[in-house]
Amino acid sequence: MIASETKSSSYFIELEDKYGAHNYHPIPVVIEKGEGIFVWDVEGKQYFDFLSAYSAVNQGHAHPKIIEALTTQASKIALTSRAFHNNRLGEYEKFITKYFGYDKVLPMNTGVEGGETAIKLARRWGYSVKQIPENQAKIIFVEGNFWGRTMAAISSSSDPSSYAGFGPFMPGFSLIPYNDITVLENTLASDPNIAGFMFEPIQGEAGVVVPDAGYLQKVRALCTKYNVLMIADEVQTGLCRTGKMLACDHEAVKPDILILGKALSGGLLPISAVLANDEIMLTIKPGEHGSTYGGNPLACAVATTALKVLKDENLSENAEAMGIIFRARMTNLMAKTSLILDVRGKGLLNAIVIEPFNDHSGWEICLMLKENGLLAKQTHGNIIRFAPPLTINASQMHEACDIIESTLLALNN
Ligand code: IF1
Repeated sequence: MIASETKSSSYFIELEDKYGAHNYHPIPVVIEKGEGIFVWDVEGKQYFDFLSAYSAVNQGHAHPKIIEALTTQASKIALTSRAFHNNRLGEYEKFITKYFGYDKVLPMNTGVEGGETAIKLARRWGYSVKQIPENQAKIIFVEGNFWGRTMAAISSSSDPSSYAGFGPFMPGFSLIPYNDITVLENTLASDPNIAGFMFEPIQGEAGVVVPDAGYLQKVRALCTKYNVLMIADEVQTGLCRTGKMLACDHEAVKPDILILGKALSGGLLPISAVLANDEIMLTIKPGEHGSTYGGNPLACAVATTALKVLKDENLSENAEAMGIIFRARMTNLMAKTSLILDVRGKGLLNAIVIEPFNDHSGWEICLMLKENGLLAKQTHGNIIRFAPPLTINASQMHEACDIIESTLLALNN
């Protein structure tokens, strides 16, 4: 290809700046190709992908079996709408409900649609089953939550960068501290109109905040005691990311409503799912909820294969083992540099907390990591999340940790 035909990263970045909304501030890298745990930019430089599109690419980029499922189904039919039946939806619904142990699934597209669906189900169950007076249903959320960008999602947020300037907000939501069982019990005991408690088993955007051991079991017991639906947002923590199929599995806890997204498609297209038993799921009647693409044949084919790959390739076990290597390497590094204040996470959902008053922000460190061949992204300024595809092997993990170590130690001097 002659030079004039090759377009540089700056060419693509400038186009986005000129013609695209400025609702992101990306790391200045232009990715053209991905395979497994690696991505390549338009200049042909290879990087370790240590974000996995925020845990949407757990199975690795361009997984051949998932790609095959996509192309085979796309060449038959991709979309029928739910105005008609199709020959993929029923078998997918049976597969995923048996896979996670629920009576039914409500298929949607994005993670936030899954959250919205869960809230509608909880409110409807509150009115139909718990007999909460009409329009009085409450949903309890936790500080630091992140489940998307819709008006309901930001109405439940404690982060001004999510909600400021977008009011007025959805009523019926309130916030309590994360990882505080006493406040949760007092809250649930104080109000008979609470329909649900929605939370992440490990908080992703908040900076990979892992609750105390036993928190999930205590949440489960309190939700049962006070007849409140336990709603687990496993959009980011689910699908083997934390070293178990679901983060709730670390404490053998079964939520009443389970929300999945991201890696449900192996990163090929937006697919989400809400799972619940009949008492909850059947409170929504025909015509009361849905979406154009929800449950489309293409998504059913892709999600079925994406779920099979998780088990066939033992990705939760690998995430557990590789995560142990990562946290050990970062803990050793913490002893060598004052830059790192904390290392935390489970499986391959991990983060390091950078000393906030040093000369280098999380952003700057991510830029240096990019220069050294590893892509990651900071959250809340000084927390860097590291979440590679779950297919990473030990030698690749050590090589990636070598990059992180050399980058941070170079800042020491
Ligand atoms: C962005 C954050 C992560 C999620 C959980 C639901 C959703 C998400 C736990 C909604 C989405 C994405 C959104 C994406 C970046 C990413 C993110 F930084 F925004 F907060 F992962 F931490 N529940 N998270 O993490 O799913 O509707 O996006 O499919 O907004 O840029 P979605």
